[in-house]
Amino acid sequence: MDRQIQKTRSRPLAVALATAVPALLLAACGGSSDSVAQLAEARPASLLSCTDLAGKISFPNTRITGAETVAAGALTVAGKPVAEHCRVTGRMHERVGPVDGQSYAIGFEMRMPRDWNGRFFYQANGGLDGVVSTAVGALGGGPLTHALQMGFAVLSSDAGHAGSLGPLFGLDPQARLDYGYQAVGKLTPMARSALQTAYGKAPDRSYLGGCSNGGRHAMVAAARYADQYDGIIAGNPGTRLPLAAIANIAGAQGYAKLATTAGDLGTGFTQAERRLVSQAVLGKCDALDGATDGMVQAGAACQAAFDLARDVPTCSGARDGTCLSAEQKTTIAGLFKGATGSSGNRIYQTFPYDAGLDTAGWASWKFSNPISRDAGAVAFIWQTPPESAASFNDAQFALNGSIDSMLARIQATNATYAESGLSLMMPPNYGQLPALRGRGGKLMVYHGTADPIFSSEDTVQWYEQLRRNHGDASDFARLYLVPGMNHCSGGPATEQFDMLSALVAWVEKGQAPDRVIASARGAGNAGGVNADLPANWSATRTRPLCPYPQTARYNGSGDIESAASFSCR
Ligand SMILES: [Ca+2]
Repeated sequence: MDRQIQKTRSRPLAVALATAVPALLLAACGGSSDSVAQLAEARPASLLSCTDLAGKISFPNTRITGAETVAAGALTVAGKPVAEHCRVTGRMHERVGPVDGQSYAIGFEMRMPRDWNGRFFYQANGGLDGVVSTAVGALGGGPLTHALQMGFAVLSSDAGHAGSLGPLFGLDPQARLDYGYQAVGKLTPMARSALQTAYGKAPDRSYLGGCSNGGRHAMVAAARYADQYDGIIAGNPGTRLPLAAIANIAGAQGYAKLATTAGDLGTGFTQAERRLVSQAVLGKCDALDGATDGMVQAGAACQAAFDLARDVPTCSGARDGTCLSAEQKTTIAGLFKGATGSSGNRIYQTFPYDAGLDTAGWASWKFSNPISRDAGAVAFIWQTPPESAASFNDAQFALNGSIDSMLARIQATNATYAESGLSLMMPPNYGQLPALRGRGGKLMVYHGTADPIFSSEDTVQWYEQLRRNHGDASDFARLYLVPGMNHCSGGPATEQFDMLSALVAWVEKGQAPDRVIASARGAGNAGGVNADLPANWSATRTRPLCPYPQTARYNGSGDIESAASFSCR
């Protein structure tokens, strides 16, 4: 049974009754109690059939469009063949949008292993969704395995719209809601029913995970759908995604003023200048964790130690990559401190100074995406009313649009768009997860500290809120900062790790993940090479990822390339 629950430890009934009331009072006051439930381990099963599932799976508002056997080895991960499985495709809630006349549906595929581990994995996809990515359940960084390979049944969906619409799907109010949270709510019971048909039993345990917007889906699911999920992984979550997008647009307006070539934002803060800042951060912060190794593990101490105005040379003449102009320092420091609206109100969050500023990924998020991605999303998916599609110009909107107006309109509603863009994207009851904790569910969150679009400090602030609401939240939710990692992967970082195995052990065996080992993806890595890896690191460097507020610290002796030489403190 899915809802099978065992207590972590059995106690005499009288003792349990005697402590029940104080425990409830403690919980109400935000203190922790010892009553976290232990969920039972999933049990394996075998697929009963495949191609005939197209006619057998029956669920309201659902049309199954295909079921085919995928032979062993047709997919590979890190050079290893994925075992035989069944691919089922379908569409839910097919309809025509009343506003724009476009066809909408929640498209999905499920991949069901012949030899099933009894677990369901909802693969939360990134970006604007709109694509049914292959349902393998990919994990963080360049993967060596994934959920499908591990024996999970995996679902992937387009979250309710076709990618060909771009951000214009936001003109349809229901498509906004499906993208925000309702697609997960509609797909999950359908998937459970389909697995019941395919295996003769529903999944024993259910998991959901993703990165970026997928991390946001995960944060939302932890708040809205905790009754249906036992374990959730949120990677680099865009927990307050519309605010992050508007802050990024405000950043673009700042970089545009610094640009030496009009329209080329990257000339406002060049690669050489970003490398200069990265090196200055390392100079101030690298050794704070006990190891001068090109990594800043002591992130909070680093933010206190580093001062852009003081620690980077100021140009006395023309900018040449060895200094920053006074204007650059003011603007860039202001953006790291958190972009603001016209009254000085901070739009989103601070960003930490980090050694990962000089990567191509960082530049792409800061200088290209405000125009190519954030502008359209703010204009059409979150603003009420949306912009006029006929006259919209993304560069004009990003570089000359009113930040104040954007902030107001993502919080507005009208008769057509009854829920605001900010509301439909964010988890409700921010920083509170009583249902997840109450049922024995677990949440693992990770965030790269060089993420240029969703700040790791926003996730830290969320976690601090969770700790205020749930006492020491580490009995059900843990946050792992990944030093140097860019947005979901890349950067000068050890960013290859398997958090799903750790999560399963925590959910089903009560083994709390006190550290997760992460590896560099250097030359020869089977999951793909990380082009941002510094040349003087071992290609196989490992580090522990530590549960916040702990950080990794060098033990003072031992191989500097090995996680074994570091402790979480
Ligand atoms: Ca270091």
